[in-house]
Amino acid sequence: MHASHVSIEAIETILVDVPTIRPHRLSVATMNCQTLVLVRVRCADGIVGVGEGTTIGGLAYGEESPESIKVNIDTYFAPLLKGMDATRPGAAMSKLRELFQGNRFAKCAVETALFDAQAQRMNVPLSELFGGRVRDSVDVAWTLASGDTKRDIEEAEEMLEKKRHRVFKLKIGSRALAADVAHVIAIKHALGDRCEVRVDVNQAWSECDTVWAAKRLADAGVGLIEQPIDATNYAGLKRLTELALVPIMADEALHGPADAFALASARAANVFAVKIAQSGGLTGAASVAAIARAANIDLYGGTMLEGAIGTVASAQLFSTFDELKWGTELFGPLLLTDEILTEPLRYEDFALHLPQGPGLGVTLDWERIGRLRRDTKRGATVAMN
Ligand code: MUC
Ligand code: MG
Repeated sequence: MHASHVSIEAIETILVDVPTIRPHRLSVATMNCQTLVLVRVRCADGIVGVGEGTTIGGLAYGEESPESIKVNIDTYFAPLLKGMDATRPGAAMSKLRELFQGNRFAKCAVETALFDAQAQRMNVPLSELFGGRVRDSVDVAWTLASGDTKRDIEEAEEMLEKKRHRVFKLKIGSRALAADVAHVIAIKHALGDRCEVRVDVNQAWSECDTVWAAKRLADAGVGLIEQPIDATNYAGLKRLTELALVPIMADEALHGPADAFALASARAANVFAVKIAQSGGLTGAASVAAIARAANIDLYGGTMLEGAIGTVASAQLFSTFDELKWGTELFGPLLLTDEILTEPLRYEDFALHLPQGPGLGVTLDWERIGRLRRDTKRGATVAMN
């Protein structure tokens, strides 16, 4: 044990159910509520780090559910981490990765909490542990996914008016192909050059569908097609990228650095959606970004529709990327009805402005969380173990 060893004393996981401001329709699920998996790591020096391991639509989007994230951290990660050195997050995560397969979202939540604690200990923003900031704010796109064309147009107009977003990602893939394309063209036509329109198909199309649609979307001025086909179909993604009708972004195909390397080697995308959860944490996401940069693939800061903690953790990392051509979609907290921070994240002038304080730079509102957490909804209180 080295001289400055600070023991990890306790790890707590909490499921927090927060309604969405409207139904959020993806091809894989319709969300009316988001479940945040919050993690608190308490260290012997009194510092508490927090992290988040949130996914989309239960088990509809990824291989982990909020419940599996919680139970696997509680059952496997927490006993291993207790007593380990909190001042060495890299060593703790390396052990965790060596002993436990998969569970990227759970690993992300724990790694975020360990880095938050360590950055607080060093009295620097978390971004400083990843090389320091290149920017103090990141552009933020908004997802139009009400399921209704007219409502989506109204929503976009409102966002433009408020100067909150000027890039719109349309969730498609659940209607018939021609209806989806008509929906996108109608929105782009209504909004014109005042904004940029992109689409996310969440794997719902075949390669032929995509070629048919991409021609029409290119003519309409759509800027990007995200994960149109099955995540495992790298050869198809490569052919669509080579077709060069509309730039192709890999999202679900990217499960961390090994996938990033395979996709980059195959030149199977123009853009990578970098996500801390999909990458197994901030370190994995930094590697994904480095691989993309080395292969001249552009970067986009993706989200799993996390709440404030996962969102600010992502922003801390994305602020260090030397290039972030396609901006980010770090709007998760804005999709939720309830604020869980004592001071909300600052969204202004089409961007999320990073906090300046140490660690993640935010403070959770535990009173509010107490009312939303699943295990106390019936009035019980649960103390930190
Ligand atoms: C995804 O597939 O990109 C991001 C924004 C949104 O609405 O859904 C997510 C997931
Ligand atoms: Mg996507």
